[in-house]
Order: sequence, then structure tokens, then C-alpha cells
Amino acid sequence: DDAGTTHRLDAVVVGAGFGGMYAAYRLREMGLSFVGIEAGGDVGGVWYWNRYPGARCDLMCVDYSYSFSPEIEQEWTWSEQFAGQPEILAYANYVADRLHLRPHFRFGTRVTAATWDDHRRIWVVETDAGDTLEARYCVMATGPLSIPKDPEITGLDRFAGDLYRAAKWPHHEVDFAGKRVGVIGTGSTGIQIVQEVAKEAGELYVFQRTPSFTMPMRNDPLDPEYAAEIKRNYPGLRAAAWASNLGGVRPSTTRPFFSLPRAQREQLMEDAWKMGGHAFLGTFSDLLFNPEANEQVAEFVRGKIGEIVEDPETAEALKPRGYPIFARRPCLDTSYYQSFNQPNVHLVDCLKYPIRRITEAGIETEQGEVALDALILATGYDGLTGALTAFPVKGRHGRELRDKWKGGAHSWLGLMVEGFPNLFMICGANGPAALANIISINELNVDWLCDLLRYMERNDLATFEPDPDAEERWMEEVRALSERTLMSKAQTWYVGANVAGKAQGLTLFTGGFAKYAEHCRVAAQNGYPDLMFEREDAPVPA
Ligand code: NA7
Repeated sequence: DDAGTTHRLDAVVVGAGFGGMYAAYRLREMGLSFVGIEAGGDVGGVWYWNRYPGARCDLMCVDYSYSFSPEIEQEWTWSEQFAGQPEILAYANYVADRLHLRPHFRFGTRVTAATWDDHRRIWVVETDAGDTLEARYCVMATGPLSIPKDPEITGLDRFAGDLYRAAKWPHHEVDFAGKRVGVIGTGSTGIQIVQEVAKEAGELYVFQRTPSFTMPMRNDPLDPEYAAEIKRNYPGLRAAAWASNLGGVRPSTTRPFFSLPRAQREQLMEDAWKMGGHAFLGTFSDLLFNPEANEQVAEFVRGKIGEIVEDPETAEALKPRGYPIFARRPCLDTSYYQSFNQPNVHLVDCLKYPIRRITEAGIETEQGEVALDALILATGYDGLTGALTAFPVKGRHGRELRDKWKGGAHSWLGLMVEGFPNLFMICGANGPAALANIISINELNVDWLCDLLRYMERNDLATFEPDPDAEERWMEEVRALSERTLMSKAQTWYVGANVAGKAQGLTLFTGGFAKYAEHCRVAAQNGYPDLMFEREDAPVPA
């Protein structure tokens, strides 16, 4: 296709992360014509952008990999239990090469507008390259964490040293040896950066506002024998993952915290700490529901922080208080707390000494100025909705998605939106995105879409759209479930707290992956009763 040309496609796919890549593969298999648009220079999504030192997935690669291709499962060998960014990106590249996905995408191109044309029943998608694409369907594989957010601190543009954003990391080696480096942000990203850059930097200053809980990852290399065992057993591992709450093979349990006496609980917590990974969530069933159980586990982890960190004042400042453990994304680290025992690593407690401004020379807090040669921003994302509110998405009668979502993300199954016909979201904001294995969600959503498209073809249907009542019912289900969890009791990107002016509240489906998959399956039965269809030959709406 030449840039600028306009001809009717079956679909436009936005994004070439793991969702968009899989969508491209399946749509091609169905014989549909489509074009993919990707802002990054290549495939990989977040793994293309997040090249910061220490970037790693906190899901094990037995989960964080495609399950649809037995060939790729056998051909690709992971080197570690939890893979690092370079290996995940290499995997994305391998898949793209193996399945010849790259020719479908226009890289380095950003969508600037997507508009539904009521009369022609097509999406008109415009890009910053000046292309206009017309397609029957628009598939948004835009990711829940793709719009990075700078901190709202005055003077950011004045800093004279080297400024790095975790989510837009340069493609060349960055040398911090001997340098005075600052990191703002102590979420999953900041924690991974700190433990890595601490090994190298002359002085490392960690600007911490809200401390996170982090647990030992206990990552292991995969020896060839175990890698072979995994390959032999993929079918069973995948089946277990797809039947689980998290869309992965992590342990789960029905045992509530107070079903055991104190000594036994303590022992299980010690075991979970030793086991590492997300073992805690598989040890007790009610940690996200029972505040008293939650607090006891939080206190256990605070105790561990106190044991690891030698300086009592630093240890105290690193201990999270005032929100439930696991209500923020639980981080997994390799040596985060240990880093603070190094003489070159300094914690700056921004709850005690808030940041006033960024200066030419560094960061000024209420305690004074810290001079820096380099500053790293690990300040998070406009999560879940950011990518689809970053440009105008216009549905019927010119109605904009960002207006519809003023009060928070609102959709049917996180898949589609009333008033926006033939728009399909992969890993949308009202599904289990961010709370379950995103690769499982991607596969589930894309497969579901393909079944729907086949159904439409068989029945001469031109458009789909959720019934407004069905959408309302889904959001009611989401709300009812979320009221029962402690997840909304922390100020996080899950609830929109990190973006000024954003609607607050938990719009994610917290019922777990397996239940979500069941909802999707049921929704597809008996001719999709929750969807409204227009026939190919129906009169165009006035
Ligand atoms: P997060 O988890 O949103 O963390 C962002 C961090 O940046 C968090 O510690 C914030 O503190 C901090 N932040 C943001 N703005 C400021 C200002 N102005 N001053 C000081 N500190 C600030 O993003 P991540 O990238 O770490 O992780 C996102 C997801 O990626 C993660 O959940 C995993 O799913 C993978 P705050 O909490 O607002 O006090």
C-alpha cells in the first residue's frame, strides 16, 4: 500500500504488541484485508519501548508467551523463569519473522483520529504520516500501559543533565558509571531500575513518594532439562493457565487466612517469602477481601524490610503504610531492598520532604537540593484508557469516546462500546486487563473477535454494536465485584488516581480470567443476544 491512498479494507489494527501481532495473524488466516499501524519502529509494544536497565516481566515465561502455536512453543527456548526485556523483545521478533507479520504493519506511524462514517458504515482512520485508511472494522490493540506520564513537577524542562524516561528508553547503552543519578517513581518500573542502576551509579538518589511492597522474585535460569520438560508439557500448562484466575500457572488456593492458627500462618508466610514470585496470592484466598488478613501479611512484609535494610530510618521509610498490600501491583524484585545497604544509594522520602521543583542542577525538595548528572523518570502511565483518549475516536453521530468515558471507561466485556459500531478492543479497560496474564487475554479476545466476524459473514451482517442495556449490565457486574475487593483502596493507576482530572474508580473486571472467559463464551452463544447487528442490505441510518 502506498501512503496516502484510500481503499476499503476489512480492518485496521492499531498496535503491534502481542495483541496486535496475534490479531494480524488471525485476520490474515481468515483471508481478510487489513493494515496494522504501530507508533514504535518495530513489533513488541511495551517491550519495544521499555528498554531501561533491569526491565523484566513479573510473569513467568511459561505464562508470558503465546499458546496458539505448538510449533513456536517447541522452537523457542526461554533462558530464565522470568524473562528480561531483551529476551521478550527477541521473542516478539522471532514470532513476527516466523509468521511474516511485519509486512502487515506500518511502523513509526501513529493514529491521529478514528471516525465512524454512519453512511458508508466504515471506519476512517487517519495517521500522522498523512495516510487515511478506510475499513469496515477497527481493532484497537493499543495496550493498557502505552501512554507514559511525566510527573507534574515544575521545572522538568529546565534540567540541564541527561533526562531519561523509562518508557522511552534510548536504543543505545547508557553509562551511569560514576554519575549522580536520580530516579523518580518507585512502582514496578522504578524498583527494577533502582536495583540495577545501583550497581553502577556513583550516587543513586531514589525519590520515593508512595513506597511499594515488593517481594523476592527468585528468578532462576532455566536449565536445558527443565526447558525440555516445559516443552513436553505445554498443553497441560496452558490448560491450567486458561482455567485459572490469573490466566497463568501461579498457585491458587481456597484457604482463608484465619482458617489457621498464628504459628501455621507465619510458617506459610515464611514459605511464600522463600518461594518468591507471587506465592503469597496462592497461599491465602482472602488477602484482597479481608482487611485484617491483609494487614497481617503487610506487617509480615514490613518485618522483612526491617530485617534486610540496615539503616533503621531508611527501613522505616521503605515500609508501605496506609493502603492494603496487593492493592497496588505487587512488585517482584531481585535485590531492591538490599540496594539501600550500599553506601552509594540514598532514599529521599518525598512524603516527608516533598519535591518542590526540578532545577537546572537537580531536584529541590523541602530538605534541600540534590545535584544530579542524570534523572530517570519512572512515573507511570495514563493506564487502561490513555491510548484510546489520546486521539479522537468518533462513533455514531460524531460522538467522541473521550466524552463517553468522562466518568470512567465504559464498555461491554471490555470488548466493544455502545455507539461505536465495529470497534473492537483487545485487552480493554473493563476486562481483566492488568489483573491477569495479558497474553492469555489477547488470545482470548482475538479468537472471540474472529468467531464473531465469521458469524457476521455467514449471516450477511454489516455492523455489530453492544446493546446499551447489556453494556450497563456488564458495568454493573464490574462494579459489584470491585466493591468487594480491597483493590480500590490504594491510589494507583488501576483507579486512575495518578492522572489529574481523570475519572476515579476501579473499572476493571476483578472476577478473574477464567470467569471472564466464561462470560465471553456465553455471550457468543445463541446468536450474540447482547449485540445489535445491522444487515448488509439494511437501510443506512439517517
Ligand atoms: P506506577 O506503578 O504507576 O508507578 C509510578 C511511580 O511514580 C509511583 O511510585 C508514583 O508515586 C511515582 N510518581 C508519579 N508522579 C510523581 C511525582 N510527581 N513525584 C513523585 N513520585 C511520583 O508505574 P510503573 O511504570 O512503575 O508500573 C506500571 C505497571 O507496569 C505496573 O503496575 C506493572 O503492571 C507493570 P505515587 O504512587 O503516585 O505516590
